[in-house]
Amino acid sequence: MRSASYQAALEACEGLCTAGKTSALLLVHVRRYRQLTALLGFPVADHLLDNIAVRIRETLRPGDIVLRTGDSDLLVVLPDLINVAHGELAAQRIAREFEHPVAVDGRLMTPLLSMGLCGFPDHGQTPQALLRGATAAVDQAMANGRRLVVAGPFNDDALLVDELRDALSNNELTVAFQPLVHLRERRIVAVEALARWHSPQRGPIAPQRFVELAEQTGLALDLTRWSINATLREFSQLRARSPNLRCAINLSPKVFTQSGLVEQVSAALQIWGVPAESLTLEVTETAVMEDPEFSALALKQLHSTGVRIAIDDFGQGNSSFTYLQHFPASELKIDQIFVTPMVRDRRTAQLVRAMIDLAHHLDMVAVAEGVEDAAVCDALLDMHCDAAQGYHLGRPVDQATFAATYF
Ligand code: G
Ligand code: MN
Repeated sequence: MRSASYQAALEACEGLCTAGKTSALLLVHVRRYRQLTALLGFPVADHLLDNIAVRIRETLRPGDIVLRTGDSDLLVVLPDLINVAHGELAAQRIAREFEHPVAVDGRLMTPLLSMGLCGFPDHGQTPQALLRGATAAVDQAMANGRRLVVAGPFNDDALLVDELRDALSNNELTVAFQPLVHLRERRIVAVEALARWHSPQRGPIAPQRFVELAEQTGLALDLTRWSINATLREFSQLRARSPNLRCAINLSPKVFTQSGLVEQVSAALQIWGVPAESLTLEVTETAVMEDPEFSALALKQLHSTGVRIAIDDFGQGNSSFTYLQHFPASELKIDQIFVTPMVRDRRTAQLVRAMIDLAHHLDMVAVAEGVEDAAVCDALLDMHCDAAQGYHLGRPVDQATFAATYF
């Protein structure tokens, strides 16, 4: 059987996306196919794929189509399903079928399959979108060694990436500032800068979504560069009104170890006339613990320029206390998952207390994130927490609103 082109694959999908109908595409990938080809030679591997195609064909309904779309991939077109779950049943039937070996040129082989399923109308609206969805699903199945991954709900991240790139170069993103309040003195000591994106076409995009997207696609550096510059530009205006105010910027785990960051931060500080001591760079605990030794080095380099370092979202990752001792961090930001519910749960409150004490024993300032009511504020003050941040103390707002509200 010859491999079908993308065009042939699309033709096989004709009529698949008809309103009122349900259908699905299943991409079947034969794992370790290259290895098999290297071990057994191309003709044997090629026969294996043909035999797999025939076996799959035999497990399906007469109207279903099986095509070879690449060296190690098969495309299965499943038209007229009752619902997408029936497509999953077909995939499971195929998986069971290959629990038994296939005979190829006199030898028995058990191929390992990874499959990605994408359904119409649930996961995509056109044959092209279904092919993309099935490809993304099979990639995920391969990466995680799974037999079957079903595409998520209609997801157009692949398009959003390019919009984000444009938005960054057109300066379409904005910075919001959230106050950080000294608990005993009840005054704002710092602001945390948070990126916001209001797309003209789509409306507001959740920060978690575009930050994650940037990190997955190599846009993290561009986002960071934008964020450092835009933040310091706007922060310099706040600082003109309140010279002792400090500012925190979140560093993506993908960039804080990159060479050139130190120079970038220093240059931006100089351009906007902000002293290094006024800037805190936040790095998540999970990010630093991924490679603690290297992180310690990168953080030391950043710290040597005079900026402060904060360990963000503390409590979510698993820190080793040995390493924590070596990070030149001056602030520990306790994750909101502990802080927000702390007055409703005694054990959670004790965890927060322990984290505050840990920060102090390591000569760090303890900051609680996600303070949503006065009761939490009081409890934190009781535990000698230094500073806090959260909707109860102030929501993230743009620079002009911040100045109008707090100065
Ligand atoms: O990971 P980091 O701590 O930087 O995340 C900050 C995020 O938490 C921001 O998106 C901000 O809007 C959000 N946030 C800030 N204060 C609160 C709060 O009191 N409650 C909740 N649920 N979210 C908050
Ligand atoms: Mn943060």
